[in-house]
Amino acid sequence: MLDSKNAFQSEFDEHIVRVLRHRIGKDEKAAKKHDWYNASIYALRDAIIDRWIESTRRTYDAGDKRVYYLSMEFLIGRLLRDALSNMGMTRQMEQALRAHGLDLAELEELEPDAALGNGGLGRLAACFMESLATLDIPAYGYGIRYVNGMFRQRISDGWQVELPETWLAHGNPWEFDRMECSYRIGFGGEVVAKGDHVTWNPAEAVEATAVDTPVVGWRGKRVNTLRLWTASPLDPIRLDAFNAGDHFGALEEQVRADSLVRVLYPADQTPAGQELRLRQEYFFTAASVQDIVRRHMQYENDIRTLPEKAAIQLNDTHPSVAVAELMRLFVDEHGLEFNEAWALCQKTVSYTNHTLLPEALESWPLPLFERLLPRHMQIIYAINSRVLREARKAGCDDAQIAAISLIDEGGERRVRMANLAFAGAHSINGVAALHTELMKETVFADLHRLYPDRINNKTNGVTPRRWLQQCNPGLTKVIRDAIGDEFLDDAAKLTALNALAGDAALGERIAEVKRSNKVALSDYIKRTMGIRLDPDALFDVQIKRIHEYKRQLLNLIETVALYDQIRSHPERDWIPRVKIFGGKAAPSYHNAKLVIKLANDIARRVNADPSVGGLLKVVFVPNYNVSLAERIIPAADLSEQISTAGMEASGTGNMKFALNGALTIGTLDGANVEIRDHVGDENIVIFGLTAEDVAEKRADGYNPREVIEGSRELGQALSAIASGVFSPDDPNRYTGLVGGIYDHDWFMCAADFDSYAAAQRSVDARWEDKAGWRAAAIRNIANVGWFSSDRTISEYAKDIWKVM
Ligand code: DL6
Repeated sequence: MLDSKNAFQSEFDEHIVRVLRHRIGKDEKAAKKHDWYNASIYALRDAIIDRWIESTRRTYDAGDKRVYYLSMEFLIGRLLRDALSNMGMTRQMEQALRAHGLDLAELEELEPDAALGNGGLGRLAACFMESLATLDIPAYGYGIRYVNGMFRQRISDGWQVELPETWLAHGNPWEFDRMECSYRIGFGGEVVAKGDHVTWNPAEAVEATAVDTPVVGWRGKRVNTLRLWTASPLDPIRLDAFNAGDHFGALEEQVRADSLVRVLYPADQTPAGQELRLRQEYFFTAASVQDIVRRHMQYENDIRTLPEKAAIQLNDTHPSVAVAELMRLFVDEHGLEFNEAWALCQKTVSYTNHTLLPEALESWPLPLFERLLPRHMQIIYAINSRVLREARKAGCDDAQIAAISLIDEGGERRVRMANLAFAGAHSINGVAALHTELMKETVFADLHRLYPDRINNKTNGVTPRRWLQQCNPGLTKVIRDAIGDEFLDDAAKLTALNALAGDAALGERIAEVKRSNKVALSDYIKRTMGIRLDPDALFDVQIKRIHEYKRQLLNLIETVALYDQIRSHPERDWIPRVKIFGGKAAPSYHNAKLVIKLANDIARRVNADPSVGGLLKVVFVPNYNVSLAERIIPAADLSEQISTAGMEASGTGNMKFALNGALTIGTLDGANVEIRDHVGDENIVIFGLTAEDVAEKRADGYNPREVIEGSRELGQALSAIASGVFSPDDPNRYTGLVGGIYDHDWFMCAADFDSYAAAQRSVDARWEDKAGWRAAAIRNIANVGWFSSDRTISEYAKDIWKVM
């Protein structure tokens, strides 16, 4: 046994060296760290490829149905640690590298974060891909291979500065170019009808070519494919123009194709930005749908059986145009009659909604849509007339018909992508119980009345491999010692920890792990930002996109109030706290960027004030991304999930923190509600208005000024911020931000302040009861196994895709 293990190891050692030589072109002497990093991935990849090919063959032989997950974003983060751990090859790799004096952890740090997403929806897609492979479900993820993707955030004098992310600068050893898999994607032009036959003659076209990345499931059971599209012009250069001296003009098509896959979220305040975004959406959706249909025809050769073999999940509305593209292929390319095509389309497609924010519900100016996609516009009109006739028949009045219509007729006419997705899908799901109920009552109320069987809930989840095992090996080890290994294959088994919640020795071990994670984070912050933190302080963390509804501002106002209190009452036993913030603001989101500046202004002032004596530290960690989350979450004591109730669809950070033993301070919003149900009221700190309260207040004419006048602490904190205490270089910097709270306070910061501050003081009291805190932390870990994305995916698989 030992011998075969040794033989296996030495075979792998030799393999890495061979790879270094033959694929990288260096020997051990000449190789730099980066060469070893590449060689390690190539060597690991070789093992993955065997499973990949085997998985594909198995699906092919069995004729299994496949899941196709279409998403504009896949926030996959680094892959090396994940793939090693899922393949069970971490030790082997460590040992092989050690023989050459190399440290795996150090090489892992060389891997750039793939910048292919911006927030929750993108990270969810990445967790889902991993769970699909883990559950042995044949699946493809389809998206865009962004060259620069999401911007890199630098903080300069406290302000966010956006820089291009160059994650592909050193190549990407995970990728496989599939030059043979390419599609011509058209835009514009005209539609010609000859008898019953319709032909779309696009005015321009680009080539979409597949680039594949393998996605390994836990224990390497299955390897699925993340297929990302890259764009190239049909002609790389117009030689006639080049020879005539127009060197730039000759490359125009190249630039146009390149711009399609450059950045995620091109700024869309300009018509050109809007057009680019719509082009991106159609580009990747059309390529994906054509690829799905091509594969189906290759295997089955009968377009009518598509729903039996393919389930297409639309991750938000960005790929909604899939409904029209699929209809176009059915009708124009495969000659199906419209009604039959429509039934097949609905059976194949399903759609996930991730937001109720009206400004995030996509719609496109109709003239733009019609110009770029004239055939799709015709199809959308045809779908709309069908849907509206059904609505009229069902007794809908004019207002309801207007809300159901795929075309928004109020003001500038626009194509509503959510209504298109709703109409063309058999399942529309929300991402947490509360969110799903609100979908039925608000944005989709009329569509839901017309099609009452479509909306269903699938509460989000996160992969426990990345978000417990890999990011927190210390905690994983303690749990294994306490309850055995079953939870590694089924996170729900973590509930076995409940029986040990009062076990002082276990509490002690978990606290030791937490402390060492806090030391590691403190070292990182010292190294990168020069701020020294006390690892025994309470680490209070809010990391997520910066958005007014997520209320980083409420946290900052409370930080200022706490700062005031510590200075006014130095005689009290204050709990030392470190307030950690991180997150990116959309480049054109003025108030969000101001919030980042405010966090940095407060940090500068508080951290330099000797009168708080280290009782309070404030840190804004730049360039929040997946890797940083993996560093910060295991070190958190308190997880801030404080959105205005009714506005956060689910949240997934809330799940990751709880899984790593942080207590949540939060509102009854999104999945917080279900987290409370699982961990129990006593193990979570809930405060503030409910979604119903918020709606009522808004309807009843809420007066924030009155609230502020009634709260001394809040009034003082707001006037300190507004009067320039934290911005002496520009005293009016925050006048507008604070003025918004006085004038309308749409996000209810004032309304929730007193309740939030009281909840924070109750956290202080809990923190002093060490045994109580530790028991609550254990109960959090024990009871959030349900929020594994394996559970979420198995619900999608059974209820929506019918593949389990
Ligand atoms: O469902 C994943 C994630 C939720 O957890 C968040 O609550 C929600 O804000 C987020 N939405 C997005 C972008 N929304 N749009 N469009 O990432 O989805």
